[in-house]
Amino acid sequence: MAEKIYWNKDIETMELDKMKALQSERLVKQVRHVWDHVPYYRDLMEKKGVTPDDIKSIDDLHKLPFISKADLRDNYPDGLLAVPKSECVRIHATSGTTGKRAIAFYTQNDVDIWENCVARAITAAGGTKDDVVHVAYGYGLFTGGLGLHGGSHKVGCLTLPVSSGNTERQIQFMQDLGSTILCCTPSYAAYIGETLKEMGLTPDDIKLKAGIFGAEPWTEEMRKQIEESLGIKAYDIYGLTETSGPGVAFECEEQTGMHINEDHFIAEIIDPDTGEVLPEGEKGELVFTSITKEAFPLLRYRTRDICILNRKKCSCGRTLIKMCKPMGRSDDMLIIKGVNVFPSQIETVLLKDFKAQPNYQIVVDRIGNADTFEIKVELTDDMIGDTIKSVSELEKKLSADIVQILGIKAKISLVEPKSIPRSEGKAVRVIDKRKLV
Ligand code: ADP
Ligand code: K
Ligand code: ZN
Repeated sequence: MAEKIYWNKDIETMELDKMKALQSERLVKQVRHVWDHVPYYRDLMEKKGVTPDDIKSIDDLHKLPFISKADLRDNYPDGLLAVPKSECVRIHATSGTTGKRAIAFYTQNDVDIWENCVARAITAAGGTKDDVVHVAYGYGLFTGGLGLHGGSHKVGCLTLPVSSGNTERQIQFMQDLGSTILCCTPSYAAYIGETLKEMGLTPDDIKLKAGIFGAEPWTEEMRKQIEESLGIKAYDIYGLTETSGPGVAFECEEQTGMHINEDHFIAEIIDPDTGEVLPEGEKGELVFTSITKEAFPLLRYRTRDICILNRKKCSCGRTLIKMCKPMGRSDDMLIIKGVNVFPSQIETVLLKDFKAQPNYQIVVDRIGNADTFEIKVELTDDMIGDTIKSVSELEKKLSADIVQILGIKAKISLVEPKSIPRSEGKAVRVIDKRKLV
């Protein structure tokens, strides 16, 4: 039997003209829907002097006002709901990484679309009905668990709703039930890999072949480590609660960015300061318009994720536009001693150049008027080897490389193995004590 390589071939390989026509048709309808049912949107549009009649195709998208997390907060919990509550069958909420939770509502149709988006991701990762999908994302209000769960059902995979935690038991289940695809956060995947080794097992003792990891930023170096420790191919998946959850975009076997399900979500990149739409290939803030959601349709939602889009031909045959790995949220960016620092820059140095494990933490504080900046990283044997011979030499070299990359000095603390807390969900990489005062 020929293996199915696309979940929805017509859409995933659609010609650009046809896709744009489909998006336009859906956008026009969606704008009318929010105008008619969400007074808050109508106000925003009126303030900008736009009415549904002004939106005739996706070329008019830029005329619409943006919506942001602040608008969601102001309308908490159901001020942006666009259907009667009796039409809704589910809610989810953000994990609240950056403040108060935002709530999203779903009709049955919204859930179906979401699960089909996830089914595309699972299929792109090689999943078929013969697979055993091990879902170790948290179940609950968080979209990770139920999102991957629903997609896995659609594909017809044997779905293991293990949820997160109890890592040794996870591995036991993998062995007993023959899990072939693991779904969790990348930091939890790294932890599972570490635990596998500690249990005296190797990737040959489990049947995993692929992993679908997302919900937090992770670097290419981290990908390599996870792939080695679990003996799998690791695929990225992206999404946010506000636009339904994971499955807004997914990676194919080329592993060079994630295809956006643009029949449901129109992506734009804007200059975060001016709001101006930037041309394809430029870096800026990712903005999504959900053109098929019924209950909670967001138009031009500012994700605060910093990203680049491209439409280069992909070897997988999909024509869906691709987004690069988000480089962290604009609000993950730390300003230390006046310099912009993304945690991912530090992760790259630690994992790539110093063979560290992804067990590190960045601690920032302010003493008097001066920022303090410390990088704690667990010391492992691998970090001291042929080129670096002692701990003090390692510290010096690491410190020098950080200055070179970031332009500022950090205190390097090489700490005992196991002293940095492991993550079963989204990892906490940064402790910014300046925010506590
Ligand atoms: P919260 O905003 O509270 O974290 P969500 O669980 O909805 O709530 O998280 C969505 C956010 O998670 C995205 O905006 C993005 O910053 C991050 N994210 C999701 N998937 C990925 C991914 N594959 N790579 C990097 N970041 C991701
Ligand atoms: K099955
Ligand atoms: Zn592709």
